[in-house]
Amino acid sequence: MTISNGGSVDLRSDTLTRPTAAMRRAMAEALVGDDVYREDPTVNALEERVAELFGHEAALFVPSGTMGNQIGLRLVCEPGQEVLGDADAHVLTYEMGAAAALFGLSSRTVVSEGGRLSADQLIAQVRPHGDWHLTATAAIAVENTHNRGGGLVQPLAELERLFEWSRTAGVNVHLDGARVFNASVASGVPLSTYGRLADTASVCLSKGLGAPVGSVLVAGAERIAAARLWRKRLGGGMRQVGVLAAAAAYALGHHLDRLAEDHEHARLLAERLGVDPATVETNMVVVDDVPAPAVAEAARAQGVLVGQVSARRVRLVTHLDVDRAGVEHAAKVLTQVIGDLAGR
Ligand code: TLP
Repeated sequence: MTISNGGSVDLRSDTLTRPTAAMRRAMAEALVGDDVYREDPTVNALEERVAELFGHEAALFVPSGTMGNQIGLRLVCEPGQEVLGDADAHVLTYEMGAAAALFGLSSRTVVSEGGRLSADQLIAQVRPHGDWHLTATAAIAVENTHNRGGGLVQPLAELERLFEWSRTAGVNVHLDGARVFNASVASGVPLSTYGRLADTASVCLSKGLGAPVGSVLVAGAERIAAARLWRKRLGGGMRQVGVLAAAAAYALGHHLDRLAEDHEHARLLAERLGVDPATVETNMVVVDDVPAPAVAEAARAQGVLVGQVSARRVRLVTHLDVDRAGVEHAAKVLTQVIGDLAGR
């Protein structure tokens, strides 16, 4: 059984993966230069590769998904304009009000069914430009897979309909693609398709793909030139960062197809825990109606770490550092812990 952090099976998040030995070798051997001067060949190569994968002109390596998202939003939204998104969207829920705090962007939300995108629901809420009362909707943020939606893959037809509509409406679409690689592996929809359905997209190498750090923002060349300035302003101009880009490139080259294994592990966990398998589309399992803090504490005592989303919900995320034996062990511990707590 592969053990992750501190000898436990750590299902709190796929952000917890540690670089493998082979990834560390790639990092050690990376050619580097000062990336603020754009002289780091490993970063330049990574940016070109990710831009191409998503069918965009250019890309920018950034330290985190949060920075990728927030710069992405700033590129498509001016201060005083609004971003429209799902009420559970990571960009509006977990990024500490960054769009407002840093950029003066307003936001508005729709409550969707478990994070599932409905183009019509969003379109109905868009407010026009040029009205002297209204806050103009400049951008719509979509998330694929959807984190608080338990890793659900957004329906392609809805993404297509929204993007098509946005072309005539003068509204931009930003994709929070922290786990778009999981979406693509699960749905078979190419990354380039997801890419072409967004004006700006932030994709993470440090989630399921297993790089220790790093996300990439993709967009048109002009927008990425502006993004480079924003990144520097925010203190995200990194120097010999090819050591991290090498990990990201390694992850892309070696850990993409294996995401299917994480998805299978998530289904297995769900099955063992009596969670409806239809709710498991990628690498997350949401267990509802359990006393989350007590479950987390009792499971931790037996070496299984789970995420607490709310008082009655825990989240299990499968990833590179949890193998089949780890999943089996976690299923056994959690079945017992949840059963014991229910019996009390
Ligand atoms: N999500 C983290 C926590 O912030 C909740 C996790 O453990 O799932 N977009 C999405 C959809 C995300 O899930 C995350 C991370 C981010 C953006 C932010 O990425 P980082 O942590 O690199 O800033």
